[in-house]
Amino acid sequence: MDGSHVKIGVLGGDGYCGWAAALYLSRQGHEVAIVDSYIRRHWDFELGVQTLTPIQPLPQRLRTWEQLTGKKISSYQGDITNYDVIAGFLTSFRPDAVIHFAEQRSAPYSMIDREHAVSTQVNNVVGTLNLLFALRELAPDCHLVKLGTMGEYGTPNIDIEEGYITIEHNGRKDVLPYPKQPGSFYHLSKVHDSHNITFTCRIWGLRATDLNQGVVYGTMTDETALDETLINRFDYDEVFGTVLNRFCAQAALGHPLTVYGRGGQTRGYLDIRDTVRCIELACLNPAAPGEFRVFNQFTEQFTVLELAHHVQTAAKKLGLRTEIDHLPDPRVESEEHYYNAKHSKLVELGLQPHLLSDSLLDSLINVAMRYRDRIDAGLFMPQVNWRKTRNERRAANQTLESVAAEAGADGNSHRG
Ligand code: NAD
Ligand code: USQ
Repeated sequence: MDGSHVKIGVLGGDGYCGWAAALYLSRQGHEVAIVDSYIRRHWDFELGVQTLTPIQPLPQRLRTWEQLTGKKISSYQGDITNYDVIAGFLTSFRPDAVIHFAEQRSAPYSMIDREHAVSTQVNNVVGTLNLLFALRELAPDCHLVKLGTMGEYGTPNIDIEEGYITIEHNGRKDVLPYPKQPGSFYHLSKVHDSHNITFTCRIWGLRATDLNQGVVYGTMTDETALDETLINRFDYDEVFGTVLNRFCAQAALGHPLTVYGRGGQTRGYLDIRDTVRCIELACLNPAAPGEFRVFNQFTEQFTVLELAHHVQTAAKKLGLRTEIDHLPDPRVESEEHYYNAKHSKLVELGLQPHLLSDSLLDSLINVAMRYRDRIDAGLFMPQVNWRKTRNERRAANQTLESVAAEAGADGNSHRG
């Protein structure tokens, strides 16, 4: 392998970021193989939701890719919480880099109840631990590119650095991991992963890059746009749909945009086309043995309300009238706060960001309009609540219903 073309394993390559990345890397001439358990398709089924776009089964996607481009991407079906799956993959494919997308990635999913919190943390932490042990045993020089998240940092009242902060305390100074204040059991699982990875870089000399990614938007990349069979996910339901995708689906249907609370929640965002380029930049510029490197992977930051206004303006140009609703925030998060996160390391490596203002109409609202008939408006309103588990809410609803029934019975008797 020369330095510009590498062998890359994409764990979670049937998912949103993984599918776009696998195709992009394959097109750049890298040799790519996907590992996926398809559990995400099962989670959609469990929740009774489906992506706005009609995604095809992975074997069909890969056949079409090969027919159109002559490039082969191999695939392995398996769950990386099973050690033999990841060990078998590393032994047979022998990658130079492994990109790890294969996690449960929804904050609301992890907050449904105890079972969902536990399954999220087991899936994510155990999968990553297995991968670390397999790398140590079978591929110690392989570069781990791990998808972390900006939400690991929370929303502190100081600038957010890229992974590390210099602290002076009682006259002494050190560079230490940036403090973490995650906002869901999912975000916590990413923090646990980061600790396990940094520990294994330190004790075993593994090499890793943690990409603390912001919220990704968009569905089209040059590769997925080649044929409808290659189309990527566009999640808009309250559990897996991210905010901008949701607002665009809502605008396409003339549904009010569901801003949670005051809408001052600020996050970092990036176009899916920048996600795939960042991944390649990390692979082409690997961390050194023993190094645990952290890049903040986003291009612009917005408040939720700013996003709603952008969508409203863009929708208006298409003749769509869109209202903004402020719903009680189902999450526990600051609705107004300071936010200034550094994100220069990927730009220094050559990232040229796509800006939201350039892609919103093409990549988002137009896609939402094209598949408008598949939108289920019943998936717009938030059901998962950070303060109450699903069972507690059910019990509360039952109590309310019985109170109402009793009141009704009472009312009847009065009327009678
Ligand atoms: P996704 O749910 O679309 O894809 C994840 C894929 O991983 C799915 O195909 C799923 O089947 C697979 N998977 C999950 N657990 C697995 C396991 N144990 N073994 C094998 N396969 C497994 O998610 P996504 O949006 O593509 O996110 C990918 C990664 O990027 C996640 O780690 C997520 O935390 C991170 N991330 C995503 C975003 C975003 O906005 N989508 C933002 C920041 C970080
Ligand atoms: N929000 C609304 N209205 C909605 C949906 C969301 O106001 O209809 C708000 C949320 O309350 C939150 C913000 O929008 O303040 C972002 O929410 P989101 O659902 O778009 O994103 P989040 O839950 O943070 O998770 C997503 C991905 C996750 C990734 C994370 C990056 O699902 O995998 O890790 O973005 S970050 O936010 O930087 O941690």
